[in-house]
Amino acid sequence: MALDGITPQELRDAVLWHLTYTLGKDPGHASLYDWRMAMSFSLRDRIVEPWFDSTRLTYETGAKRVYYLSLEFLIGKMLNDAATNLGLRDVAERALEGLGPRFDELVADEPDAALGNGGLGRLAACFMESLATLGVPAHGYGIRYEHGLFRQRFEGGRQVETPEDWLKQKHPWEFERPEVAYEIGFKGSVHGDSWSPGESVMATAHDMPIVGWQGKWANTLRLWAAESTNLLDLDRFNAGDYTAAAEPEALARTISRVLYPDDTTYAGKELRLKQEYFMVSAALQDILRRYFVTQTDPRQLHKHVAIQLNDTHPAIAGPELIRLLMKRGLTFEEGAGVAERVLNYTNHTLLPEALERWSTWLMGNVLPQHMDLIERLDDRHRKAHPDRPKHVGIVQNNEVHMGNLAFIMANKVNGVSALHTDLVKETVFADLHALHPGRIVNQTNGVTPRRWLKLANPALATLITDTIGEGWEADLDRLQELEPHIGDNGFATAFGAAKRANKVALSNWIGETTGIATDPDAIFDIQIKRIHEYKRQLMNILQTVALWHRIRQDPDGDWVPRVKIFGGKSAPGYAVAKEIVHLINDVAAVINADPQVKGLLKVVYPPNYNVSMAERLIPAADLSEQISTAGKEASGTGNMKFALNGTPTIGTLDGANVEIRERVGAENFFLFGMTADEVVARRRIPDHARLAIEASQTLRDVLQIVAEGRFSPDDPDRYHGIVDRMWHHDYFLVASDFDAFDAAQSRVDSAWRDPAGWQRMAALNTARVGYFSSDRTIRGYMADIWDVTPAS
Ligand code: Z15
Repeated sequence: MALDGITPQELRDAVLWHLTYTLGKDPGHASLYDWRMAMSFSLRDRIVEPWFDSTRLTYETGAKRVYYLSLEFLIGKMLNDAATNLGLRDVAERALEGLGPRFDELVADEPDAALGNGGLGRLAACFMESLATLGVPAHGYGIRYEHGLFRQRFEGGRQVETPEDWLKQKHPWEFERPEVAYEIGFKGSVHGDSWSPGESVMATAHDMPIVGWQGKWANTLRLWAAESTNLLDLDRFNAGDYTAAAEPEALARTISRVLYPDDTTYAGKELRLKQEYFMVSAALQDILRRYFVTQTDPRQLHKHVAIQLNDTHPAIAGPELIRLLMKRGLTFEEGAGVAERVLNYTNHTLLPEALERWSTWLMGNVLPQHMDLIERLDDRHRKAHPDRPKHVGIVQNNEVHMGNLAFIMANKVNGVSALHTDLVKETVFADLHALHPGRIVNQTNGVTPRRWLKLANPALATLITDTIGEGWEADLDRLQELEPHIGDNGFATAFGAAKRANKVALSNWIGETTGIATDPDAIFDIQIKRIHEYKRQLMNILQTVALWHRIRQDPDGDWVPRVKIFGGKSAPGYAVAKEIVHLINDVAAVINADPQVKGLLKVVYPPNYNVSMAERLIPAADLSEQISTAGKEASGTGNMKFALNGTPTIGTLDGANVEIRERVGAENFFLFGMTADEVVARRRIPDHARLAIEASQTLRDVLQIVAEGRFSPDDPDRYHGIVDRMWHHDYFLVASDFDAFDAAQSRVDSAWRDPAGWQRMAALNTARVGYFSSDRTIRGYMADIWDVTPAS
């Protein structure tokens, strides 16, 4: 079912057709929005056929299906992605010639689908794309949040959040399926094995086709919207209270109203538990409905279905699947047996604040039957392991531990990098690992090279194709074939020109959006990710202050020019992260306005970092900041995107950095800092921060400058809290790693002074990181976890 070609003229006709008949617009009066819709519908039409073919083939072959359950899918824009995978980007550009807006203007007009916070949500989006590329029969299930991740603005350097509104305009990539709807109950009472919910809502399906590379296969991302079971309260309506009559509808809709904006921190709110159950119940009802179209025996489910739980967020799937199977006639024991052969759980973090725990009171109130089932599961597990230490129960101290529930219900449990998986075995799940050896496996994360290289970096992608030929996009190990060419003059010149062009484009964009002038010949040093203490943006900005201080002491010195770029959102309720945001902005304002610096150092923090901004920044980066406290970043995926785009890393031995360094070679990676083991040992030393600060003249100077209020002259005490915490509560060891980081930055400067050597290092990064394609990751899940083979 290879994709039929389409000429620019044919696509142009399709666009004009949609403009006229779908949008009802005369081309002479069409807005940018109209053109974008018409183009999106025209490309979407090209996906429908492979989409149907994929479904038909899956039914015909009876292939095992994969279901990816996630509370987050951080998709970003879809138009350019669809055009890229259909191989129609050039055709689309030409189709529009002379008509009105250019294709890139249409692309820019599309709002990001920001149905996720950060790495976990973006990973789900990369996995959906790779599943389609590999032709795996798969569905993603999630929530169609009316409002995705909030938009970030800065006011006086402080983060201000405003609601995101991606559905204000029609989203052309979704198909509403009013006929696919399930009832979801909450609360109420339980009598024996039967539950009478006290409330209920409807989950209605909205499908997005996800097309793989070259348009050969397309899967469905099915997102659920919450609606009321009854649109109006008829009693109140008939009594004449029309406003109050609409209340049930509004209340029901709150369930899919907004994405919780916390990344790796769990909020413990009732509404969040309802969201989790809402998505899971709708997904499982849908999965079973599809299963029983062709099958009759629920005990054979594992032969036809593999379900992946993205973190513990959908972990209520264990009890819910048992409940649904019991309704189909299975005993509790049979249901549990089926569930634990079908479900798998990915752990994405060891941070204690991220591990979901629901009070038994809340769980018993919102999901009374599930609370019963959880207790029975706990009992069952205890009886199966009479020698089992007490503290690995699902319920402990009147709390339901969702990690333990997910583990106990899973066929396989996986970590997301080699180091992280080792730590999962040694720490949070050490006891359960001892009881279930072999259940924990590693699947190192990956990223899709279609979006993160082909789409985001056309200059480099073209050079790669010119050098090694076509096909690397779906066979990323082939990037190794670049290596023999790296020394060639032609290649080196072109590689340098591509990076340089990307930097000029970024510099122009920074100028337009922030008013800050940046030198494209400076090192573009970039840290983009959620703001978190463990990710240590604080260390980066303090080291920036150190550099500024040095330049001022020797303004005529031979300094290597740097542009420090930050991007990322703080959770709205995360006070310390918000202070760090404010500090970065305050430092930027002072440094950028300092005439003594003579433009040698600039600090840029464009607001509202998102997937689209990442696509703009990563191809233009010279240095990738991956500086988390060792043992805290489960994997990281930004690290992979930078390396793929020819950007060396400055980083710690944390998460997937370890594997990136092994592959690119130690000489092409700026390593610094304590190892995970050293971190644990260091924390045991009382006053470790004070000792580190006292040992470092640089850090003492920097902290002094910050404490004096040099970056907050209007409010000199503003950063006393930050400085005080550095001395006394430096849990993430910024002080202890500071000098090592600063020294590694000096090594970066020295390496930069040798342009040919630097470029070789950058190119070797691209050539050696083919392993980090999410295609490789998905193949790992297929072989080690799901037991599936592609249908095509
Ligand atoms: C999140 O983005 C990640 C872990 C979580 O537990 C939550 Cl709630 C959100 C991230 C990890 O921090 C990051 O290291 C990893 O690369 C990513 O998930 C994908 O596995």
